[in-house]
Amino acid sequence: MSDTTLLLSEEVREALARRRPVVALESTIIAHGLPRPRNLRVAGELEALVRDSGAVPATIAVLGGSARIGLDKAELERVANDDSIRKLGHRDLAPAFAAGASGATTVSATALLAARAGIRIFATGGLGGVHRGWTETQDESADLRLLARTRIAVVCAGVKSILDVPATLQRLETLGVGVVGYGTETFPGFYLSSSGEPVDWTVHTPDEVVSVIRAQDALGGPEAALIVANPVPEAEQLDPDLHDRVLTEALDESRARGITGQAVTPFLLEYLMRRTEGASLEANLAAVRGNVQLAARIAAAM
Ligand code: PSU
Ligand code: MN
Repeated sequence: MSDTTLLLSEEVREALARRRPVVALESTIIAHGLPRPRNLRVAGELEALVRDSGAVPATIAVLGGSARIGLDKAELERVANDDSIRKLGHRDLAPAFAAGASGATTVSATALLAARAGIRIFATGGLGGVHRGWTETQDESADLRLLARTRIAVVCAGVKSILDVPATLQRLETLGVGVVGYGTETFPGFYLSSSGEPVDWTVHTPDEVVSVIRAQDALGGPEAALIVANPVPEAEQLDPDLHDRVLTEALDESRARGITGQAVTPFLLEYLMRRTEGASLEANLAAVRGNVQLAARIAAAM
């Protein structure tokens, strides 16, 4: 990728050159996952949390046809408030560059750009994955296959609970993407502390995560990501009964309205937020905050 399509902010470039800890952050959650005006505040908050935990934040987006690694205040504001900001998965990057378009990057696009920039640690809320009803729609997030080919560590609260979690875990196994639970023996459930599914490996400290990353590098082999699955604290999770009830409604509504493609995930997240009177939003934010802090500690431990 030429320098004109991958632009690092001064701060991120310097941090990488001096081997200081850097954490990549995605922008789709800001542009399409959170309501205005809270989204802009959250974007700033997440960057501050990374700094307070001793690392440099690199929020990633595409602006005017260039990939931007590290955004200033005005650029963050544009991602949060501009109606023309698209949602870009990794396959959308080339057309967006060519068209001079602007967009927020999903996990797949963010992971690709972060890895190209030399960033090893990435924090988000919940990954995309296999949607319920996959046998009919074949809807599987591009996040999974991209992570199977990209050497990055993603700290997340599992995969979004709107998905078919067991099927997603199965796909991650097939694709050879490593999964470790952080302080947990069950895979987190995004809004919920546990999805009820087991994880095969558990780590307890940032240093242990770094050991896995180093072993991955020493081993070589297929380039694949490491998923560090970090649960939202139980005290901050969404009430599981409320979650199950509203999610059933959301899935019915999405089907009835014929929502497809990129619109599915934002629709379901927004529906849950409305029908839980904001409780799902608080759980989502608690999860992201925890992930961002842990990612910064892992980056610092490296
Ligand atoms: N995590 C959140 N909120 C979000 C997302 C993740 O807490 O909005 C976004 C991520 O950018 C993820 C995307 O990559 O949802 C998945 O979308 P899709 O299912 O269309 O691939
Ligand atoms: Mn999809």
